[in-house]
Amino acid sequence: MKILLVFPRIEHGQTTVKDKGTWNAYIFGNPIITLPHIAAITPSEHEVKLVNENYETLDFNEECDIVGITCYTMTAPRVYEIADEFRKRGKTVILGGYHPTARPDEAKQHADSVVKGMAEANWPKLIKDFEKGKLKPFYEKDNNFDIADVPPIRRDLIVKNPLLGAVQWTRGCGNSCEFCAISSFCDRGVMRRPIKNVLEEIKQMPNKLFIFHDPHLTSSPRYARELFKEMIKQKVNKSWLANGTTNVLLKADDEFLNLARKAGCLEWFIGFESVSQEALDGIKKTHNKVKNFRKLIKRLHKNNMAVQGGIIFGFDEDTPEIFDLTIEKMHEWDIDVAEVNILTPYPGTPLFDRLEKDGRILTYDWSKYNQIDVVFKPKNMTEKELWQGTRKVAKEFYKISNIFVRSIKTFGYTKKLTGFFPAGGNLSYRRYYKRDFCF
Ligand code: B12
Repeated sequence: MKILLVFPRIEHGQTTVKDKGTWNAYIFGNPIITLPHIAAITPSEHEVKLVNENYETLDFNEECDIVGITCYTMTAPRVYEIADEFRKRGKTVILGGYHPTARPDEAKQHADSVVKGMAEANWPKLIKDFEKGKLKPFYEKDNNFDIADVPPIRRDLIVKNPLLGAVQWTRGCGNSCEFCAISSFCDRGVMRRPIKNVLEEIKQMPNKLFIFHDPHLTSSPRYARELFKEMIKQKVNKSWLANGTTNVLLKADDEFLNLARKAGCLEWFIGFESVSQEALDGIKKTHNKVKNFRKLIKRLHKNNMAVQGGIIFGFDEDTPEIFDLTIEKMHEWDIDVAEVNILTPYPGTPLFDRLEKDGRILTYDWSKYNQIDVVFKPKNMTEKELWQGTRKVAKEFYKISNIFVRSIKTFGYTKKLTGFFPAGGNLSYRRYYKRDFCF
């Protein structure tokens, strides 16, 4: 049987479909591991082809028995278009991922079957059911699998990301921040692959620079320490970026940070989210303490690691003053790179449910759920103020003169040639925000 797996067009972000065929897609393109992962858990007697619309053109007449499409909220409209086209041609379409899990009935209107939650237990069952002509309309969440059995992803299917690789060690998150889609989607707590499996995969990866596609690497400092030690012992010799949480990284002793650095950590992505403690408490990200942010960033710099900060605007506690205050703090904290987002209530999150209940959802056009458009009614400002304020922060932070000064500093902190990556990240973000915020 031939299975076609599709990753749809991305319209917003550092690399998008507009970058197809350009240097930006190859250098900053984040390798998508979802489909190479599903290919790896597909029983080996079946042939799998993968098409990423951001790199190649999708042929709706492709010979295949099943089409599997992965779907985020932002990509749902395009996913539904693709699904409809294939179904018109008599193909069986399966949808999976975050959005179909949160809105299964909506997804089902465009698919023969919808897989909820993680694919490991359901995907092989679904293929068997299809062969027997007994495909079910829905496959309910099935967490009954051992993450230790998850095989390495089909890296041979990722052909367009020569610079940047990716791997996943853990899934799930123990925190329950109101806006985040992870805890509701992956409701089995934190799952951790055995260190030896992950190390094997890292060593086999052709890339010298890679990203951990984990919700964060700090869910257990004890295991993280073990991973770092093994990476050093086995002389992995690669540089990497990972998400980390403020509380764990702040509490970590110098040995932990030193091990992370020696194991190859170049940059931590940290969701600071806000300079307002009231806002952080409001969205239940109480482990973030604004008063500690500067100290944490200093510590990471001292240990030669760069910091990418995630900032979100639009919390109920945010007033129009938040924007200037944030710019001031971002400079004062000395973060190396920043992702500046407008709060987006993803279906399936407690935030979406609350705003919907209060009649504050402004649109169900999922393509606008991109963290650049305002899709809900903010509490203490207008939609226009929220959009313009966020734009102002992105524009100011990514002024060429600011990028120049920051990049020199970043090289100083990381003391490594790969320090060009956070510096290049600045240029890539500038390009993204210039395009999406029109400045
Ligand atoms: C790494 C990552 C990224 C990377 C790479 C993304 C990528 N496209 O691969 C980057 C930084 C680029 C990124 C960007 C964005 N991301 Co992101 N990202 C993640 C992260 C941390 C891991 C994703 C991953 O690789 N998982 C590993 C694979 C194996 O798991 P998976 O994709 O979930 O797939 C499993 C199931 O979902 C299911 N499944 C998925 N697809 C299919 C298809 C079929 C047919 C079947 C049967 C099953 C199935 O089976 C898989 C195996 O169990 C997740 C959070 C998380 N931990 O999952 C957020 C997450 C997926 N991202 C999210 C968002 C919103 C975004 C952005 C829109 C944000 C933005 N505006 O910048 C952009 C999207 C644009 C883009 N370029 O992709 C949200 C999605 C929420 C939603 N409802 O849509 C998440 C959940 C984060 C969050 N906290 O809310 N992201």
